[in-house]
Amino acid sequence: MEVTVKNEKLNSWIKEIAELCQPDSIYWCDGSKEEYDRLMAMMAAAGGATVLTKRLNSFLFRTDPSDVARVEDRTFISTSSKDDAGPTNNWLSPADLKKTMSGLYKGCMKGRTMYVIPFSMGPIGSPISKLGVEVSDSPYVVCNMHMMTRVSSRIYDMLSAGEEFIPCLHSIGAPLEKGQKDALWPCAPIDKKYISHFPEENLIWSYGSGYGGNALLGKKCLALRIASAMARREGWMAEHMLILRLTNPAGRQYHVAAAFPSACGKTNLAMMTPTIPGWKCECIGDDIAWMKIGADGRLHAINPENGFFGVAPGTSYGTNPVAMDTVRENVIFTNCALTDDGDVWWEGMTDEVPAHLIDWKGRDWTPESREEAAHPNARFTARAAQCPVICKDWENPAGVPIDIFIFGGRRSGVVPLVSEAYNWDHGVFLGSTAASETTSANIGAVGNLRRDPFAMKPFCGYHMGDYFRHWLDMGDRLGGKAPRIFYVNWFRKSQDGMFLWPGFSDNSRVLKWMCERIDGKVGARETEIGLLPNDGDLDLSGLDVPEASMKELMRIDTAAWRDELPDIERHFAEFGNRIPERLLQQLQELKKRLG
Ligand code: OXD
Ligand code: MN
Repeated sequence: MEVTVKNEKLNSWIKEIAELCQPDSIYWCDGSKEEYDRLMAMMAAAGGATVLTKRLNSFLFRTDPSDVARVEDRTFISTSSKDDAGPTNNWLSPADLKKTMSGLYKGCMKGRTMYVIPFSMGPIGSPISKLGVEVSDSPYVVCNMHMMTRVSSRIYDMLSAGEEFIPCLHSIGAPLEKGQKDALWPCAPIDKKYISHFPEENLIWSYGSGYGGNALLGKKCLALRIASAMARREGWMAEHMLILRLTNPAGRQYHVAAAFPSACGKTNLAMMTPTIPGWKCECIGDDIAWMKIGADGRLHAINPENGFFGVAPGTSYGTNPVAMDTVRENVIFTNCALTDDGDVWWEGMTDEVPAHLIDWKGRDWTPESREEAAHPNARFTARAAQCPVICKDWENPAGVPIDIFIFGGRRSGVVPLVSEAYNWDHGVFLGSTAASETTSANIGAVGNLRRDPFAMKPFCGYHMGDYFRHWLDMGDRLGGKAPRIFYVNWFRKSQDGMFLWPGFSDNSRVLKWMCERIDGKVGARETEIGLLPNDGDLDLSGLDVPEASMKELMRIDTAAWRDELPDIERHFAEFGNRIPERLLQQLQELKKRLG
């Protein structure tokens, strides 16, 4: 496409990148369906994409086994002072990092096309939205960006009219020599991968990976890491949260924003079908919320994304029928298994396991095979508009007013099914100490307990102690109009290792209790760790959970909580003198309550 954009910053940046990366050609994307279809056909012809004959307009990609998840060890927040990145981020000085990466970028697009992808996070033209331009040498990235962000030639007009944009440079780091055959999933080795952020100049440089959040730079890099730093400077919030609307039988609406670490069920909760009669749930977003205080003094949230990049394994008509219906057509699947009749399959999708598959590494697979058929972090990419329960207001530029914040994680013990914070400061304490057993969404060991404050540990673009303070400041500004804060754990297990709570659609019962708390319809009992439901207040009608299990789900194990205290102290100590005094005070109060 011939494009003339009258934006000096953009044109000089593109020229500089082209000189550095030396692509064979430059292609300016327009976000059209024709463009998507053409690139997909090209990738299918080259063998990188498999056409799924059973799903309309859908494709399967298999990545290199070294490129299957976000690489947190290779992710950098590069601020002029190391202190400003804080203890939860990897840091290199901007000068050193740029020097190393410029060396890697030199000639890195040889033999490839450099795509210029103009995109908007948030509805195009909304005052809350931010524009970005990603330069990438991966057509897979272009097609995913079409779904996950708003890619459009209208953005060129906005840039010509002088609008600001965030430059996002991406290369898979695999130049092609003349005559060299391309890999099916070209990328750089792990120690050459860099996912770098320069929050002081709103700049992103990513090298060496083609996967998800490492490469689709609008998502984690822009909408969380860079946006969180902007949000602090500008007095708003960029959070790793799903957004949903609940409507009770009387038609009253409640808006919920919930932060759970990666692969802990945000997509499932965002698309839940309530099991309690008369209640309705609609999805607004499943991963990221941008929130600003509105003229009414309340906190209003938008979903800056345009699609879902969801974890496939475990998704089924039993666990998340809405997600299954969302991915019926027009989907990009990554690292799922391929069935003999041209469909995808993953662990947990059906009770019956297919007799033969091609696994995510492209090998024959049978139920006797020792490895999983789909990678545990296999994903689907689908447009949000395809979701059958997408809320009609999901693109409202004014956002939706948030009533309820939920934090949580995956804990097989200690943490009860639900509790409510005593007040905003206590809620911020709960968010700041949130912990979860690790999953396969990031490279590293699975099943270890890690503190993941506000589910933002991998995504906060500045010092986490300052981030806690920002939460406290936002609460001060919101005063009586602040959302109420709750903490949940759907994953508590019995002594013999079985989940005690059915989860999924039945989580609606817990949400109903929260709504009734907001409306003052139910009380709560004060415990050492927060406010818990009174007996009989959680709607369990029609649910077959033994009384003993409910008791265990709600049990406060004071000894185990006391054992957690040194870990919380260590966790807070990490932030040195940037930990807000008000959180230390919360810790003292918890200690006192535990006796
Ligand atoms: C994601 C993640 O992909 O959090 O959303 O890893
Ligand atoms: Mn996420």
